[in-house]
Amino acid sequence: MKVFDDKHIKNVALLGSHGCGKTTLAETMLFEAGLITRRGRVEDKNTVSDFNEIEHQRGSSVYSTCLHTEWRNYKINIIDTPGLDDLVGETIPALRVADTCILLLNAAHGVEVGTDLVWEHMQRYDRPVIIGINQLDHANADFEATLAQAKEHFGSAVTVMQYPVEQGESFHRIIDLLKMTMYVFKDAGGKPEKQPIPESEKARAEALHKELVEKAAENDEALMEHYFERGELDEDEMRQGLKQGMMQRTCFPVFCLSALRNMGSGRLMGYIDNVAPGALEMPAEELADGGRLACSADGPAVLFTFKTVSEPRSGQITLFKVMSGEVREGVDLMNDNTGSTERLNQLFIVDGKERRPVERLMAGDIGGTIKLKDTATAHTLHAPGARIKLRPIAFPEPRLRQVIRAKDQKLEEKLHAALLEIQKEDPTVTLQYMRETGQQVVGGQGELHLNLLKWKLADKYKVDVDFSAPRIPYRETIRRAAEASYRHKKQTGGSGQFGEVHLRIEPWAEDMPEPAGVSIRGKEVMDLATGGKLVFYNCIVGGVIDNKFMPSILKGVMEKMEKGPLTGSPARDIRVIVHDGKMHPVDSNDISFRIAGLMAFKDAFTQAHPQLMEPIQELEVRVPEDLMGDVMTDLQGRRSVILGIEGQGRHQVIRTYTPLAELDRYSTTLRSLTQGRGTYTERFHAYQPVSAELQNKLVSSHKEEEVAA
Ligand SMILES: Nc1nc2c(ncn2[C@@H]2O[C@H](COP(=O)(O)OP(=O)(O)OP(=O)(O)O)[C@@H](O)[C@H]2O)c(=O)[nH]1
Ligand SMILES: [Mg+2]
Repeated sequence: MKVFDDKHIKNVALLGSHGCGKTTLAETMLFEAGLITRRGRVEDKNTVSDFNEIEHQRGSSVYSTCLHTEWRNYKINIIDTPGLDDLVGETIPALRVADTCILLLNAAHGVEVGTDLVWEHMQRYDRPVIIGINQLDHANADFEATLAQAKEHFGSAVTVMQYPVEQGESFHRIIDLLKMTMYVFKDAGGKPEKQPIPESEKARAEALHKELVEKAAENDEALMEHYFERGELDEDEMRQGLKQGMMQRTCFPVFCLSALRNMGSGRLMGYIDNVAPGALEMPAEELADGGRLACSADGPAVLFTFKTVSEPRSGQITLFKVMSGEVREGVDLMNDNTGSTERLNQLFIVDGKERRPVERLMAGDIGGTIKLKDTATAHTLHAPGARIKLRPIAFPEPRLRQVIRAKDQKLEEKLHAALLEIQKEDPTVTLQYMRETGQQVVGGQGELHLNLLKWKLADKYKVDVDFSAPRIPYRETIRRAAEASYRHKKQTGGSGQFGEVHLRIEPWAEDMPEPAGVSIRGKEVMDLATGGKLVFYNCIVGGVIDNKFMPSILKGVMEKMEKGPLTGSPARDIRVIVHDGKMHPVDSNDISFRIAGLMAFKDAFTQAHPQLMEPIQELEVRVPEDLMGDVMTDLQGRRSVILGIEGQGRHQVIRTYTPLAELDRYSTTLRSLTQGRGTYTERFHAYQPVSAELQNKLVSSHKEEEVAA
């Protein structure tokens, strides 16, 4: 396998909405370069990318796939990403290691919801962008409308490099405004014939060429001077100016394509070679400690892992980008995230499922290795002795959480191990063990994402699972003080039990005065694991209860607080004043006073106007202006308090306080209310009392559950 030097490597990510043609374009780029002799089709399940079973089943990409093509004397690494927003965990790492993003638009649909969503992620990575208007052969193709939408959504940096002479079924000619020539394709596509621009197109082509020259000139003073002097720039000067414009993200060149009919990919690859910036030209990468690492062949060997695949047969496959220096097969590197030493047992490049061995990889290149023992996605590996760690990848918070259970309980452990494996591959799968409900909760980007997780668990790990809504972590507290006492007595032969506790409980509040009318012998203030406070007072006088039994009483109280009397949810923010009791010289012991404390607390709690508290989330719901009405109505139907509405470009951001109990599968509803264009973030805000009506409902359903259990 040929080794390319760092000056002849370009890394591009194919991005865009679902079905715009990314996988087809990748296939065509390999075919046009002669790396494959037969062009596969997504429908025929025989493309280089989309090689996984589930992708064949779904007829679209589920994973990001690495491939490479070689055009003239450049190596172009391609990362084909999935367009579905749920699979953003595959797209983000690609954005992180690509030098240039190719955003594909479907000329028949224009800028789609998926395009806008991926564009928002692209904005965070500040990468140079090429826009490809694909499917120009489609019966509904509309280049002008698509271009206008691109300018509206992505701004004035959108720059026309080419336009189609016709579109739809008859599409076969492209006017190139840099080369000022017309490409004429045969029906089978492939290498076009170059022809002069016909008279009928001259005026339009020259006007657009002029715009392009000005766009190229505006990024460089020297070029601007040349332009003012000569009123023109030559091709090399234009390339120079366009490259600068791409680096400064003031120029997003637009190319014409029909990936399916193999028209336009050669010119696109030529432009990537000659103009798109390579890894060496990109700004130095940010390190975790705020330092910078420039991509150069002379630097220390540094790899950044961006994809991990757990293969039951061959073990873990790790894909990485060489961020600096070069690596050879068999070298030992240090994982800066885990401190472990890792040996690159094998070194290869990948083309879909194919692995092609290479002896070494240079700075800027992308490759893979297997069986690293302690390395996951977004880890930095470097030459021993160096201390370099690249900034981690920021993956989005989960948008949908569900309790996951193995259908066969015996497989729970296997399920957990499988989930940890899957998390290595896909960091957007989150796992959380809810201690108080004993539930394992998985988080994902949406219904599709969790269904794919279910499929993976069944197919790859042979574990069938069920999903269900997570229990709402309610809390219990009291609204007024109450007194209670309890005598626990068991003296039926053998070692007896006896303990009597008299206590008062009160709602606890920050900075409240010490309890009146009692003499405080001891006080404990506890921050409860499930939140809130418990303040426990020993106000026993006259030694009626020996101090050694105080911890027992406290244990009993805490036991009852863990599973509160209303719905079995943790209680919080209560102070307990033990002020009287009785003990028996022989039969009093730890268990007696634990039970007495527990029962006295329980009795007092039920008299203290107990209050169920529910978690309230703070939401930021971002929706297109035209769909705000429906979203507002839906939010109000979820007991939301609207805090404010703020315009943000073509979107409105609604801020609310909404009970968590009203948010199960909200991401799914929001997507359907907004045709996928609405997004939201949520974070815990506070606990608030539920209404009496809701409290009664929850208490009685808890009682029913208890009876049924
Ligand atoms: N007419 C026409 N159809 C195309 C073109 N490119 C792709 N298609 C078709 O569009 C459909 C989707 O193509 P893909 O390549 O799978 O699209 P994608 O962007 O990879 O989709 P995701 O993987 O879901 O993100 C397939 O049926 C292709 O055959 C094109 O240039 N013209
Ligand atoms: Mg695809």
